[in-house]
Amino acid sequence: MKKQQSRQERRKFLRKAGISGFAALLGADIVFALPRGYIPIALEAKDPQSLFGKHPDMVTLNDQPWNVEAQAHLLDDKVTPDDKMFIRNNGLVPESIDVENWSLTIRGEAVNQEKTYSLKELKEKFPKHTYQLVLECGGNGRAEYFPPADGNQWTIGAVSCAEWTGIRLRDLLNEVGVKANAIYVGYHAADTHLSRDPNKEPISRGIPIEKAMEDETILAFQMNGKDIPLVHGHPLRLIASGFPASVSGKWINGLSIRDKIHDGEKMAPPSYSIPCETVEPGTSVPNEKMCVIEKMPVKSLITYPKIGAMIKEGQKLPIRGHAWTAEERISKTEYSIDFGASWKPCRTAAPKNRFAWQHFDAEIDFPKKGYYEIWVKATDNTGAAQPMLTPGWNPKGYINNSCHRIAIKVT
Ligand SMILES: Nc1nc2c(c(=O)[nH]1)N[C@H]1C(S)=C(S)[C@@H](COP(=O)(O)O)O[C@H]1N2
Ligand SMILES: [Mo]
Repeated sequence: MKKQQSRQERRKFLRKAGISGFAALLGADIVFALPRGYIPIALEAKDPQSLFGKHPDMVTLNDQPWNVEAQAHLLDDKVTPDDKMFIRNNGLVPESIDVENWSLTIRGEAVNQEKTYSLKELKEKFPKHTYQLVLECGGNGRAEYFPPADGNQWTIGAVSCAEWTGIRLRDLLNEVGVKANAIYVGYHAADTHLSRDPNKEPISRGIPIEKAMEDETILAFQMNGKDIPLVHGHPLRLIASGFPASVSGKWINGLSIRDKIHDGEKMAPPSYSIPCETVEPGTSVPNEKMCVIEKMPVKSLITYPKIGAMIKEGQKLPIRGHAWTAEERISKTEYSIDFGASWKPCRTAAPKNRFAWQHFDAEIDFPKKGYYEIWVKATDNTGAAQPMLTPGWNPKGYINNSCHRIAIKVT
């Protein structure tokens, strides 16, 4: 009881401290005086609920670094609130964020001249845009692959669709001026490598210049109408939806405009890459035969009811969820209660904007009592649809977009 109370207190404290994060909790001078091996009391909390204000049902897969996923029923909101948003860190969350002096430096061999903007300048100089944007980890669904792949065993919860506000990367790049040979934009961020070596970046990925120039590719400073939560990239984050979320760098302080594919940490195969030609499960594939993942595949998630629901015979069951694609839009969603033998249409809502997930719903009549699985399948405007079984095995277990299914009972 006492422990619970103090946890609650701590949570309140953290919430109050909010975006200023650890530094505010600890006091800047304590951070600098911190001897190696000593753990500040406030960081003792070993759960993402107390540390980051996450929902009690969020599942921790790893705490060094933090990797925390949602469950399907937690993602029922139309726009994902921060307490239900998955966390995927490759390194350590920055301990101190100095918003006042935060800056973004644009450099690289394909930029006209190196230029630095303060966060304030970025906010004032360029028009602001707000979009609902899906972020899905490339490894979402990895747990289903056999033979299994190393890494976090994400099930279905490494996806979110929050509302992000920021400036278009295109507007910034146009002002800075990029050379005709610019083909890639890499990001640099303020998180710390797990080894704590200041010369190593935990992750520094990027996007092709065409992706950087899209309307919806933004440098965001707000999420769901407020400052971005610390763990999700405060005070500045790149969002390039439709690609694996690893390209959406958090805590951004630098961009490299490259005349070749960016070569930052976790950019080259085997990271976020799949065999260029499909292989049989269990094959070891040399890096030269791996291709970096760009567009994520079409996918959907049933967010209501929660798996294991029971209803009475004769009762209709409403179902709902979301579907998303890296293409223009979802064109249809369907459900099956006979393991894919037959499909019936769901209603599919229009997207708020490109790369926002689209909500679907249906009312299901069951023919008789018993155990059922409900499967949902989405199809996008290119005609691409979800497979019913785990698709294309790949050594690192990426881009599993098989149909989500839930079990229910009619009694
Ligand atoms: N700086 C930085 N940006 C990052 C990461 C990281 O570890 N450091 N992880 C990436 C990965 S792999 C994913 S899936 C998303 C996760 O975003 P979220 O934690 O806000 O949900 O952030 C991406 N951006
Ligand atoms: Mo990821």
